[in-house]
Amino acid sequence: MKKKILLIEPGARHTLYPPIGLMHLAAVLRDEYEVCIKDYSGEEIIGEEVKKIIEEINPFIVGVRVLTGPPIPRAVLVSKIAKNLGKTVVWGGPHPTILPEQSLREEYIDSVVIGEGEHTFKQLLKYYEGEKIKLEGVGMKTNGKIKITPASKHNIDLDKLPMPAWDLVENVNKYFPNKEHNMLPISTTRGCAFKCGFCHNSNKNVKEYLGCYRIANPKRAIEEYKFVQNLIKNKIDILDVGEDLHLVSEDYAKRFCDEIKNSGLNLKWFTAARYQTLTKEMIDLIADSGCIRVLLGVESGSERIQMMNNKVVKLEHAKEMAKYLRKKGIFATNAYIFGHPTETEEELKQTIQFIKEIPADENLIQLYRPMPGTPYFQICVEAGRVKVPERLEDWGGFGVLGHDVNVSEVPDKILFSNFYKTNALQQSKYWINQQKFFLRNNMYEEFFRNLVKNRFTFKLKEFIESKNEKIE
Ligand code: B12
Repeated sequence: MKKKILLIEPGARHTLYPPIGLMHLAAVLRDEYEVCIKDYSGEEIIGEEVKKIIEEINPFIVGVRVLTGPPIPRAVLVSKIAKNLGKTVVWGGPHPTILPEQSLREEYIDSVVIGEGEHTFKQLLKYYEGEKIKLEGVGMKTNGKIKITPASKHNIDLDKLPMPAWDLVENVNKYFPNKEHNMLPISTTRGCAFKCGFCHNSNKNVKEYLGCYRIANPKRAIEEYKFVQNLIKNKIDILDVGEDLHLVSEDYAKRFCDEIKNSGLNLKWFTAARYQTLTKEMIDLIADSGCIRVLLGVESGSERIQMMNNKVVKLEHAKEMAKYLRKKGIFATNAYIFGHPTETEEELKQTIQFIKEIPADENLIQLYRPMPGTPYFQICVEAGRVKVPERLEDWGGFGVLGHDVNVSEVPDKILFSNFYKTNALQQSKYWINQQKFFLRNNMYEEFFRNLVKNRFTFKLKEFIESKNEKIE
């Protein structure tokens, strides 16, 4: 009989999102183990129920995927319950990847997988089964002493991976609630080709343990679509291949577009690109093969901050591209950050000017939030602007509105008032454009849902939740 493994996605209370990372892991483990996936995204986590589930399944290992921010207290809760039931608890995902030692200081975490999980977790499981194995890419405690092993040299070939185990997720139909128009999130890349100072991908462990940027053969997106469409009752008509960076080059864009067109499935798709590498030819290609939405990061209007970010966005080029995207009927989202470390009031004004000048259907404006493990986080710590949480649980407020810190040179009042004022206007415009987008694409269910469940109501709920979240 196969041994059982329970993989838990603590997720965030108000965001239902399929547990892609865990499905990728389950796919490579299922031949040797009986894998159960429990996704708590979009749900409250009730301790008694978690206990019951763990007792019923009785796995020999409980694996937990952890992001920094609101998922942390939820991950802590399930891990403490698992530990109290005598289980071996393994953490994986972005948070333990950047902070393996601090995570391991907690008695309810036995080991962490750093970076990519497919090969490393398999090895770790064999180790726990008693095999003598030289572990790589993990952190663990032996006799109370924390040991971090070097990165694995085993590169994961994305094209050789089995399909993510969508069939092992409980009630898979819940991720596709509309009759005609549903979106399938697909992960086709690992890592990022760039190294922006604010981003998780520029972290040392991410670079070392997750490895270089890789992108799967576009064929796999179509295969995954067919696999999931066969499993569920409603219709998928959009592929969401957003990720950190999808449209990396013109050559890849061409291959992806050809694949979509040649499939004859008439699918629409969302993507994430970069102004630096975006051309009119690329826009023609993607518009012609069903792309209806692109996410682009501008971040700042200041040349100095752009250089510091490692992300240069030329105003004239961005204006031209954004205008062309919209002309081609592609919904353009431009993302901005207010309050980068060292940013001055003048530089903030330059960003606001960019927002006014670069056309967009959505301007996604966020306050700079120091995410651990990034080069900017270090700048903030060294300047005494951020206090590093001493305990794992104290990372729960990171990345949440209402837990903001100002690490820029802009006075608090000016930064926050500009942020809320600009956002109030931009989010209202976005809401209207979003409704138009739904109508343009005949997405009526989404149109009506967005009347009550939108970014305003989401942010409000997340804020209230983060104030009330308790750990047992
Ligand atoms: C989809 C996505 C979202 C979705 C869904 C969130 C989610 N459930 O992941 C939405 C849009 C909601 C979202 C929101 C945010 N996101 Co986001 N998101 C992503 C994105 C693009 C893809 C995630 C994914 O599916 N990856 C593919 C799978 C295969 O990778 P994976 O999950 O990492 O799993 C692998 C390994 O980590 C490991 N592993 C994972 N879990 C486990 C568990 C065990 C037991 C083991 C052994 C191994 C293991 O094995 C897997 C296979 O190799 C990532 C970027 C990325 N490329 O990962 C950012 C990312 C996860 N997001 C990030 C951030 C910062 C955010 C926000 C805070 C942004 C913001 N400012 O608002 C919010 C808040 C999220 C929240 N409330 O918790 C950061 C996280 C940084 C961090 N320290 O946690 C990332 C890495 C982006 C980045 N480059 O900075 N996000």
